[in-house]
Amino acid sequence: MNYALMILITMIGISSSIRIQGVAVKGKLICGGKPWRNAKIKLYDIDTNPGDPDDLLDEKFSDKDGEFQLDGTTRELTPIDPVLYIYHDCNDGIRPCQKKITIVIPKKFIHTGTPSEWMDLGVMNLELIYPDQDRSCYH
Ligand SMILES: [Ca+2]
Ligand SMILES: [Ca+2]
Repeated sequence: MNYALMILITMIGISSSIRIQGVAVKGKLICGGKPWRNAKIKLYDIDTNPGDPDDLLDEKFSDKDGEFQLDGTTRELTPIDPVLYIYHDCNDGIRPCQKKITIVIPKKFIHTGTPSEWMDLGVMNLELIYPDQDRSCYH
């Protein structure tokens, strides 16, 4: 068989097994009983293979009502590992950098291009210290 044709067939085989996958996440942030606006929120697919950077699926800020909706996709052979990061200054005073909350999105919410089900985080009170909480200056 023609060498170029062989490569082409192999490439088609690989690309058809790389599935488009995504997640859709929404929620509302409050702090001191008020909507918390302008928190930066990022949705990532965590890649654990060396040299494979995490894929940013979506990036938004909470709106004037503290609400956010993030939705994005990537292509991956195996099921993606979606994670949401929320960076905020609720009760952080003038301290430099932001509090960082990490939320692992359950795999059952992975969709194949269009959101079938939104992962609804409900109302999150940023005054709480979340189990997976950190600080971040670069995000
Ligand atoms: Ca990935
Ligand atoms: Ca701060």
